Amino acid sequence: HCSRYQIHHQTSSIVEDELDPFSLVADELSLVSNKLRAMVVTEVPKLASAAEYFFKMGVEGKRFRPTVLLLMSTALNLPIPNCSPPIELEDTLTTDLRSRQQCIAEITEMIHVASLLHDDVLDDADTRRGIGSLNVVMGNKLSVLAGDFLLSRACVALASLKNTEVVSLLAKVVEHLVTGETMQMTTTSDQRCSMEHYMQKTYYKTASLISNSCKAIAILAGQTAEVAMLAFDYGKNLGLAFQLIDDVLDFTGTSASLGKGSLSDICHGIVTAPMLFAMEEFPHLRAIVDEGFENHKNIDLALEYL
Ligand code: GRG
Repeated sequence: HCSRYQIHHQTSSIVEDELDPFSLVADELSLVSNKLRAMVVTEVPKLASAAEYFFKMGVEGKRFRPTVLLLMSTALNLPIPNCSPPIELEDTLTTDLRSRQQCIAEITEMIHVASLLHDDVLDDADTRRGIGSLNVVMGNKLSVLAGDFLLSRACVALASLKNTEVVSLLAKVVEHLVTGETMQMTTTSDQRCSMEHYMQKTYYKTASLISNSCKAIAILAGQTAEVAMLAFDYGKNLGLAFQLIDDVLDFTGTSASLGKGSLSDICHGIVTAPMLFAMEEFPHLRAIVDEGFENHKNIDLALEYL
């Protein structure tokens, strides 16, 4: 993929598939998916089927995070420009580096899926990735245990990289996920209606995983602290943008396109970005938000403002 990118780069040719980031790393993404299935093998039958549930072919989700991380690896492993003499990585070194970065993509997806399993229990969700959520199929208890199991396997893979900086970055992300979810569950009315609180919560809940794993890719590539910080900022902004769009899709998407019920956030009383913007324009909406959405009439009322 690296050489493909360079060929296009040198000739400045813009071809259709260059514009599709997923196709640039499609083959490698299949490797990551196969590896993920192998990483959740266990001799405990119930745990095996629970853990495999969302790593089955066809229910793998968008694999947005692994895609971003593989692309980030491509960008950061290129020879450093304006460097004289040019630093070229040896083939064996490149292969080893790339497989360590693939490992970050796998760990990130495992942490993500673990958080989805726990989230669906907390939200009593019934659909995920277009099929019944695991809590519906196997019950809350096994869903929680399956999430714990995935986290444990992610930790083992992380330790195998033998890089303490990377270990502490991704370990901290797990705390951020928990913090973001807790902030969402325990808010005062003022906090729920504040954009600052929303951005902080969204960093913890969604952007931290993407930004810190982008930074980990840069660290493994041996990049400078400055480049690692740029990779972090890129992942942070991408993660925040991802959640903003996810929030909009909660209102505009269909259950088929979302793989879960539409309006599921609003039904759980979550004040999403469109609602925050609408509240700025229509202060009356605040009273409806404060009253809550257990009363379905309030959902219809709020939708009128959106
Ligand atoms: C056990 C790690 C762990 C955490 C517990 C429950 C919890 C704390 C955190 C939940 C965090 C959460 C679910 C954030 C939402 C992030 C998000 C935008 C999910 C949707 O991601 P997509 O659209 O999903 O990429 P797919 O299915 O495509 O992978």
